[in-house]
Amino acid sequence: MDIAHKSGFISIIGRPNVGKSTFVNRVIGQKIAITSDKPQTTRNKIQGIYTEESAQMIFIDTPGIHKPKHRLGDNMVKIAESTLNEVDAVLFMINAKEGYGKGDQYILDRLQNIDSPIFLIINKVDLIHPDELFPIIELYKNKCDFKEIIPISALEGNNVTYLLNILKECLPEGPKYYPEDQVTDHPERFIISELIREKVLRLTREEIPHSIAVVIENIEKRESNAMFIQAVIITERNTQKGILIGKQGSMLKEIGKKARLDIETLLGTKVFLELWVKVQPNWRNNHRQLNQFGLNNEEY
Ligand SMILES: Nc1nc2c(ncn2[C@@H]2O[C@H](COP(=O)(O)OP(=O)(O)OP(=O)(O)O)[C@@H](O)[C@H]2O)c(=O)[nH]1
Ligand SMILES: [Mg+2]
Repeated sequence: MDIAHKSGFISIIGRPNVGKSTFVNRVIGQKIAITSDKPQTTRNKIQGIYTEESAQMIFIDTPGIHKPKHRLGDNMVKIAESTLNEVDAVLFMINAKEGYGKGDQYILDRLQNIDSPIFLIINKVDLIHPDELFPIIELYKNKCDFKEIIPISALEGNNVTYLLNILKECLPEGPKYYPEDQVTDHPERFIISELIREKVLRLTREEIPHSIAVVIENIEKRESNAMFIQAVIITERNTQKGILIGKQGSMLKEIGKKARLDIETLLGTKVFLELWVKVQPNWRNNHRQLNQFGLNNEEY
């Protein structure tokens, strides 16, 4: 008997740092979205395309919804909210370890007029005792007309297959929108710049992680198939530039080394990565520069 092919778009929204990107990587089985323990890691809408024989699910990873402090943050929140009306299902993700707050209420308000089914995903259950789960479900269950409440661990994979099966049931019949070997809608160039930004997020502290952007200036195939990549890390102040470069260039070297290994995995070839740092004051509020870095809300 022929089983109808199903497909659809699923948006994942939630506060920063709840594990949205970790979840998408887990489902796709490779790193297409960067993650870190700092909030506001994701800045663009990123599609993770999950294909099986009888279904294709396109997960849309979005920036965490927060109170914006600059034009960049404002764009990020608009991008996340704009996905809500164009999808077949919404996953509202919360962190099991974090209490209910104003930020969650803000998102719940946005969900009131959405027609597609909304699932509450309680992530990071590996961090709590099973007894702590019930009170969370009790707290949330009447706040929205959730289709289902599903606890998962995106990091360890618990219940993720169950969630995929439930989602498949609620998707409409439809075609494969993307070729089955395609895992994301973004070009390699974008993922390369993100992998570099991820290393900065993971290796630096305080205000640095949020104040940088990465621009790929050049990608070139050289003899013996090695890739030669040149990229600039943009930052807002001279002091930040100093921290990024580090003592005798040690920080930049470390960022470059870690990023290169990830890029080699992504491209499956040897990579030469050349990085430098440039100061551009207040770029996060500059419309033209946000455009240039692909960070305007109309971009994706
Ligand atoms: N223990 C545990 N940690 C998790 C889990 N899922 C994600 N994390 C961690 O939580 C942190 C944030 O994960 P991200 O996937 O970057 O979160 P995000 O929601 O995409 O964050 P933004 O892009 O800033 O909105 C990372 O340090 C992850 O390793 C989980 O299921 N369990
Ligand atoms: Mg993210």
